[in-house]
Amino acid sequence: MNIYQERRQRLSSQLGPMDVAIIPTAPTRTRNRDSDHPYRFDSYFYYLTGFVEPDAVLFVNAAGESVLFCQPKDLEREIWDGYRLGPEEAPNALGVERAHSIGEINHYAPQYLANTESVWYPFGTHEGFDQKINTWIATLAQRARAGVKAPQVLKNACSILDEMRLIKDAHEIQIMKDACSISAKAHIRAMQYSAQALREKKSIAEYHLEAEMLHEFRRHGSESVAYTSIVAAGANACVLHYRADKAPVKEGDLVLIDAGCELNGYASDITRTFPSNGRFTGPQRDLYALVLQAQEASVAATRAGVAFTAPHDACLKVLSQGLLDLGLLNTNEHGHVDDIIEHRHYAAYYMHRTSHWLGLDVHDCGSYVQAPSPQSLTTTSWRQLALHAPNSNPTPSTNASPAPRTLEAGMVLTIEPGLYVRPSASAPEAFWNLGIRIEDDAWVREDGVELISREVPVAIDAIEHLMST
Ligand SMILES: [Mn+2]
Repeated sequence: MNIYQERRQRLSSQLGPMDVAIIPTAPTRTRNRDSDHPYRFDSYFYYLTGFVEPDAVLFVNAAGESVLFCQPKDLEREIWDGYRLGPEEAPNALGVERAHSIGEINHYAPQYLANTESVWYPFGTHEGFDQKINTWIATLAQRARAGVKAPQVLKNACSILDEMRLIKDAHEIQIMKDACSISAKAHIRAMQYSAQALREKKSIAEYHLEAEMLHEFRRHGSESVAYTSIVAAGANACVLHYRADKAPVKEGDLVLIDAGCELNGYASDITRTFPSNGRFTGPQRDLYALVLQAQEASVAATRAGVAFTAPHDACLKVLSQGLLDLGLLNTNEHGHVDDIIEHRHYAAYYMHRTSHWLGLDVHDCGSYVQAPSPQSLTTTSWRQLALHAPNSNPTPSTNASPAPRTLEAGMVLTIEPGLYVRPSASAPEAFWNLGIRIEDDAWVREDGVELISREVPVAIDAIEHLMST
């Protein structure tokens, strides 16, 4: 049994005895006129099939059987668009019990859904797909007089698949390590290129560094970036969702690069911040050392059995103390570390979370909070519901927020503290326009984490050393 068959069995075993799950892949998307965006399959579908062609839908029943609808063989289309597996070959190649042409799905789907109880599919992933399911069910409902039962319940397959995808198996970990290796090489290449170009008095821009990254990704077989690369020189590093643009990379700038490749569908996500010429200035060094110290504390706090928020909490303690020590916050105005955390004074310089799940998607699926116990579920009275008016800022809920998720071995999350200092009266001018983030990918183990992205260093000495060669 291949890994995809094994995953389909695990999905199947969580369905009710009369249930069916339907998982579509992603549609192709037009870029303009007759040019498409590069095709990217749906992550749930790929997780269950390893099949990368568009126009495909997977059915799984509670008996552990699978049916695939896929593009039919078509010599004319294959001359233009490339090889298609086709339904004749699919059972052999993918281990599905049966396969049909995607063009026949409206004919066969109602037959596979007849006399079933619940239909599971991923809610809200592909616009219009729920309409197709409704149509198949409506077709069946018309045959009620003939004694055919139509499914009565729609359930969200994400609730099963998100939990499965949250714990990475050995196959996934190996791919993610390989993706991180490639991304690490790319970061090193960009760092060395920057220092070398400035030594040679060349004019370079952010896009030159992006080009070095992309070259390295692609030459090692990565099919795509995992997300749009951020290459931000100088003050641009304080714009959190900046992209690589045209700004010059100047002598004395810090450069923040947040970029990772996708390999066999899996994301890597690495951020490094380095001096353009390979030598940190005093204030750059001070602020960088603080972010690095925060990251070390976060890493040390992360292992199976602790809350998902443990790395974030550890990070906030270190950053808050450091912001006091460096004069970015002050005790008279902001109090001590506990006050700074309670009142979120650090948010002037650190406005994002420390971690997110990583996997097939860069911000991978999976809940960040514990599932509520069934006993705690009660209907909220609409008389008491605190509504917020259109265009008003939602007021923070006064209800206790749900408990954070407990980390388990096999989860993969990022650990990415940062500090971003915009010019302001309250920040010492030496730190103005410095934006620093250090991001690594952490594989959770019983006794700690393994950082799978550390082939590119983070220590000040190590960065200066590699940029000097
Ligand atoms: Mn990230």
